[in-house]
Amino acid sequence: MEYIGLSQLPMQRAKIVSEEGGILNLMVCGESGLGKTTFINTLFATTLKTREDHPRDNAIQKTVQIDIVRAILEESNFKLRVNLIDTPGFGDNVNNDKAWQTVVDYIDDQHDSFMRQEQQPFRGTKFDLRVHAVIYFIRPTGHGLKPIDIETMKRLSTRANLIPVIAKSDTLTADEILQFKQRIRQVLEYHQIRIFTPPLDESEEAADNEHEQISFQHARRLIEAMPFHIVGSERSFQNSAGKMVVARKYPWGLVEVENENHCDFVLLRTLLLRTYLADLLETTNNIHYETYRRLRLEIGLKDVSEGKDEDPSIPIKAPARKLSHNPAYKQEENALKKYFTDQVKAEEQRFRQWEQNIVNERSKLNGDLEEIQQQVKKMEEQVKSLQIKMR
Ligand SMILES: Nc1nc2c(ncn2[C@@H]2O[C@H](COP(=O)(O)OP(=O)(O)O)[C@@H](O)[C@H]2O)c(=O)[nH]1
Ligand SMILES: [Mg+2]
Repeated sequence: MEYIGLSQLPMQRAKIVSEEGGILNLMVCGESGLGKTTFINTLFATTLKTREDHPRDNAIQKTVQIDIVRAILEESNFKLRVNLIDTPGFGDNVNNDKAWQTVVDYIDDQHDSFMRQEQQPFRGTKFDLRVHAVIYFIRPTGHGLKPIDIETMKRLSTRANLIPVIAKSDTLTADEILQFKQRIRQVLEYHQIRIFTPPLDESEEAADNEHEQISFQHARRLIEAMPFHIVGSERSFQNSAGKMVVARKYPWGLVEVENENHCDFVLLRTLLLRTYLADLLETTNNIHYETYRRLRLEIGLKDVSEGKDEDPSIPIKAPARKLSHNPAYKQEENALKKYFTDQVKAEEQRFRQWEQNIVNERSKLNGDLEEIQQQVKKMEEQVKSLQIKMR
């Protein structure tokens, strides 16, 4: 187990170490089957030992709804709560037209919920579920990005810190990875999709201070490696040095998750949990949340009508309708749904009973009617026979 060094964050600028510690909300996103759920589990296995929530089954199941797994990362006196937001993959739905909608709505909703909390007279403790980074999984095709990737990333990049990664990079050769990275960077640039990049402070490069130079080198190294190529695994094997490592096993050997010669997993983890944690939190609050707030207020004033949200950068108005994406409301919603279903069932039952009663009543009346008709017949016959007698 590698020491993450949270307590010694070298580039920590924001004040994130409060009494309760910090909160980091990380979301994974992308097509189905690219290893998003596996990545979360890999991060647990390599880093996040204490898990608050339900332990996941080892067998991977299809992620069908937004699922939040909570963990606490503790080192020395520093405590970081990590919420990992697993999302359903694209391609699971028949209609992939707006595959991004669920994740985009989720991000908007968290901003909205935070905004509402800020508007309360007492805003002591706020639930901060704002998404600090979205890790976007790209299929390791080696040639390009799909339209759905571009459309989704456009929308994500204006709302949160976007970190694209090449998924399952063990399926590509080293050369293919280099070319693919180059290609992806070009496409992102062409579409003006902004991804999260460590700030490069030129003054640090020239600084005499060794610490600053190191941090500059580190930032440059991360930027050059982007988009990170990653490998996920939930299993450990013994490597050639006799050490147990998280890896994927092939007939020709191991692909080690935490080996920097094999993939960028460690770079990504370092960025997220150590060197740029503060930047992720800061930019979320100062840029993405602010943008959301401003647009919401502006749109609110202009009272834009529904359906004009074609501009991908503009958050959709009136998010109250989507409370169901907020897990906090999920339980309540389920209870309401159950109540409603029960009511409908009871009502249906009542209706059936009523219907049955009517049927019974009708057959009884029919029976009565028959009886009366028989009586009429009988009387008619009596009348007839009387008339005959009278003659
Ligand atoms: N080759 C390879 N397979 C992976 C990797 N990560 C996950 N997988 C496999 O891909 C399949 C789908 O993984 P899953 O995490 O469910 O994908 P999700 O739909 O994105 O959540 C599983 O069989 C995983 O074992 C990886 O880095 N490399
Ligand atoms: Mg999944």
